[in-house]
Amino acid sequence: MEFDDVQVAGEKNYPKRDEIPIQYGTAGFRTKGNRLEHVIYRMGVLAAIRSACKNGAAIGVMITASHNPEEDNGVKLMDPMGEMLGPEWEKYASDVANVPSNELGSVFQTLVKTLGVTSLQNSLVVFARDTRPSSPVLAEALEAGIKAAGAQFQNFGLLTTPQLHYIVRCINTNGQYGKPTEEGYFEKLTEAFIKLRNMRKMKKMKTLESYTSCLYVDAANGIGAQKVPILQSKLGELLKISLVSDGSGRLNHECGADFVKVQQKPPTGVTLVPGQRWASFDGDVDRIVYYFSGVSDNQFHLLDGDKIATLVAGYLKDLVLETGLPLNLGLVQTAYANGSSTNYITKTLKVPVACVPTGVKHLHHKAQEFDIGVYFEANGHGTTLVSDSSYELLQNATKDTAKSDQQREACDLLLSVIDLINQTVGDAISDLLLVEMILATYDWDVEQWNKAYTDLPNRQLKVKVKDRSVIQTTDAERKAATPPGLQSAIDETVAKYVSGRSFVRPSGTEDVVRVYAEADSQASADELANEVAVLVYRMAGGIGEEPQL
Ligand code: NG1
Ligand code: ZN
Repeated sequence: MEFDDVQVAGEKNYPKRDEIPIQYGTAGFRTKGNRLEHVIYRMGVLAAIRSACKNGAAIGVMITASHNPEEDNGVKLMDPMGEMLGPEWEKYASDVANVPSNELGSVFQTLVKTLGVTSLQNSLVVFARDTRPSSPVLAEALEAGIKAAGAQFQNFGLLTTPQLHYIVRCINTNGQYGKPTEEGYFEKLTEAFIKLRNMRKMKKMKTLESYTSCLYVDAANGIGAQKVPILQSKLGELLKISLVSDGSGRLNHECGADFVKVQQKPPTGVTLVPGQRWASFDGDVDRIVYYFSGVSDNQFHLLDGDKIATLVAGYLKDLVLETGLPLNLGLVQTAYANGSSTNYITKTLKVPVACVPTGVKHLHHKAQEFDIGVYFEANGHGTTLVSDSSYELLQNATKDTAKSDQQREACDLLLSVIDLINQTVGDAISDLLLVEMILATYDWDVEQWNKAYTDLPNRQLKVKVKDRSVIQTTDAERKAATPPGLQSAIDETVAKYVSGRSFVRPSGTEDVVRVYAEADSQASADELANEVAVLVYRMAGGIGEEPQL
């Protein structure tokens, strides 16, 4: 196999634009959209090689930069079961992205030789893009790369990230997971939702004077704005959705899940009527957070990934008990999980909790260790995984006459809940339906859901430093191993605060160090975050103005 054509086309049409190195990070490559053409062209070729290594299974490529500003873009690869690219390939991706254009052919040549790949003709790459202005041009670059490699492809146009993950899995399971189309995706989720709403224990949502059964969704001016109307058309009266940030404004600008979570306030321009139920997606619809303004206190209350995780885990725990099956349920979080949530899960729900480093790949991997593994990042990215053997056990149990009617019904119910969940990756649409179904089952409004536990006040800050790799972490990112002295300085500071906790880590998607702090009051959490930000600035080579205490 020769890669001369790949190199020639790459040099001519997608030359390397600059010498700034780029790394395949937490969520693939992410940077300014105008720096990515050559990277994405190369990823087309790499995805074809990955497909060949997986015996021609479809590999997904998504062009998106998620919650980042509109001018950014990114690309990430998906493995055959719709999961993130195997970590061992992240290095190949980074190597390929950074070689000079005139060495591209030989780098690919060496790679296929090492991997024992002899042909790319039967490789299949499927791809989609979000709504960013730079996405169409980048999708063309990707297609050119796939064509130059001589592989087959299917362009799915505009999709949410989780839709493409779902489609990849459907293709590679010959439709067992569902139909490999957008239509198939909506059909699977909405049929499960409708079935669940019609099954036992479903009561009508209460109609408090101040409460409305309409859900307000902020689509971050992203691809979600185009997909929510499709969802609505399938659900009819069962769930009324009212859309804001519907694509008429700037993507992720003062709206969307990240803005709401980090700023702890509604999207700019939105006035919350007390009791209304609100949700925000991020730009590519793999994150969701809920929020509302309290009827009695008129305060903003956030129901973030932790609150969603506890709602889901509590519901699943009860359902598993009803099945009478020995399925072990666990929950996976990161260091950003609010301390109160971890407390509630272990002490009240009595569900085991694991803490892993930031990044979906870590959470996903850990969740696979349970029969049923719920994972959520506090920012609203999460899903639930069910092992194949548990799924089979449930299917068999529905036909097992030795089981009681109630147990068989619970198994059937749980199977439908599993159909409602996009198991490939966190999916705001699937999570939304799951939350809505659980609230309807419990006959709860958002205030009742929120009462499970009270978040410890918290604050996230960013510090710019010369080289963020000087900070290395350990203990699932909860401790800084370097630079020397930083952790003990953080420990001393934290000790001054009641219920204080703080940690720092270099971001995998932005050139900053992130600081997280929580404490018993908002003023203390803010102060602690500031103090720690100053420590980072002083001890890890801060640039620009020192954070103000
Ligand atoms: P970084 O930039 O590494 O903190 C952010 C999120 C992650 C994950 C990735 C991918 C926080 C604190 N971090 O990563 O959880 O979602 O983006 O999008 O929310
Ligand atoms: Zn996203």
